[in-house]
Amino acid sequence: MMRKHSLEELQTLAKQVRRDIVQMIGEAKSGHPGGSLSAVEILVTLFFGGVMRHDVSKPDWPDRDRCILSKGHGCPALYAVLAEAGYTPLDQLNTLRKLGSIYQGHPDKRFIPVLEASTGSLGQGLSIGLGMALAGRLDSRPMRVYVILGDGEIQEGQIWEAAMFGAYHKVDNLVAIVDYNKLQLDGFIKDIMELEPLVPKWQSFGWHVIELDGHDLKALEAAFAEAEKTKGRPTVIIAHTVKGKGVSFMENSPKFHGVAPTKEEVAQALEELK
Ligand SMILES: Cc1ncc(C[n+]2csc(CCOP(=O)(O)OP(=O)(O)O)c2C)c(N)n1
Ligand SMILES: [Mg+2]
Repeated sequence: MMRKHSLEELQTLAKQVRRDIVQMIGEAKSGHPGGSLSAVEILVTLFFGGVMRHDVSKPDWPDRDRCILSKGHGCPALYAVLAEAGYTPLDQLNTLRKLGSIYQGHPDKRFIPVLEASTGSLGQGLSIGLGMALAGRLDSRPMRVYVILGDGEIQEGQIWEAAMFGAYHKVDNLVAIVDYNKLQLDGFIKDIMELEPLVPKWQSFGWHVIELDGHDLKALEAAFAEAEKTKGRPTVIIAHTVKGKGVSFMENSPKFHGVAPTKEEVAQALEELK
């Protein structure tokens, strides 16, 4: 079972994952840095903070907790976390998006069997996770399911069908995390289709809602513990984040949704992430 890492270890891992992200996207010359960088602490806490029960030596353990990155374009963050955990080869991260690489532009179970789902077509992950959580309950397994959603992604109608179903069927082993970085593909959420008031929206669908700073490792740890204690309804964590977090010229920049850093920009980013 993966041990619970200390706060200092989590901070070090988060920085390393950011370095991995910048390097692999720089090497690929394409990809999505902004939404990868905003989800780092969420993923690091899930995998290394003692939240998810998982075991690198038993990747197909039926009772393991599941993590689905529904916003699949943020996969460099997930790839880095899986590799740093030892599930996949660390020395191949820089093959991202290359023909024949296991690290494709969106997570693909055919090439990385430890992935819980192939994602990238936005809007589907919550429904997939809901099905897994229900199956776990039917089989009386202790497993919990964590689904990471983009804020732009939750404009998709299918999300709200899953939200309605999850609450009605009291699927309390399901946790959704909204990476609320306020930006979608080509601009700010508020200028395209505002989500606010977001907390009352999820509450009215019957979910337990926790709002926090999505880069605060301690707050994330506490929220996941609170979610586990919450019975009779699913939990959603509204995680306020910064798109491009950790790299000054990428932070809050719509440009770095889907543009790779140049060689010079990679060097500058790595300097900032020392
Ligand atoms: C169904 C679907 N429509 C459109 C896209 C193209 N697309 C990729 S990322 C993205 C924006 C997603 O925004 P958000 O969920 O906020 O992601 P983040 O800010 O975390 O990168 C879009 C529209 C897609 N992948 N799937
Ligand atoms: Mg976003």
